Amino acid sequence: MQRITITIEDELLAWVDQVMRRRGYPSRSEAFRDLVRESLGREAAAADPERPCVATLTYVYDHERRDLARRLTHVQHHHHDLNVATLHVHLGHETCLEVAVLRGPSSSVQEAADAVVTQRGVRHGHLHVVPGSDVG
Ligand code: NI
Repeated sequence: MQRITITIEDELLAWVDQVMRRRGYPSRSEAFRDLVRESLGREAAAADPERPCVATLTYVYDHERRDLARRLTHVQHHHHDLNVATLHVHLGHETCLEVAVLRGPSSSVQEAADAVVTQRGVRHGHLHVVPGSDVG
């Protein structure tokens, strides 16, 4: 661990403090470390497409929508080598939530995620990537 000193605008620091309190971080340092990790994780994936990662892909869709459930299954099977597990929750009469755990090279994981979230009728698609150094 190293100690660094940074200069930051009052307004930006107030924003960080607000996030820190809302999320329940025990200290500014812990909040800053997480914010930096979050940002660098995205950069690492972009800089090195072959870098291994594990990721969760979350999305919502209506299973009654014509052909969508079949299209999503097709996309998932196409990327079966990356798919570790999928959790399916029936949120309502038509609405489903799925969380897919993906593992593989960053670019392939991003590609698989894009193939799902760009399907017509898929909403709130979000990929959370944990970069290689933390994958084990
Ligand atoms: Ni369902």
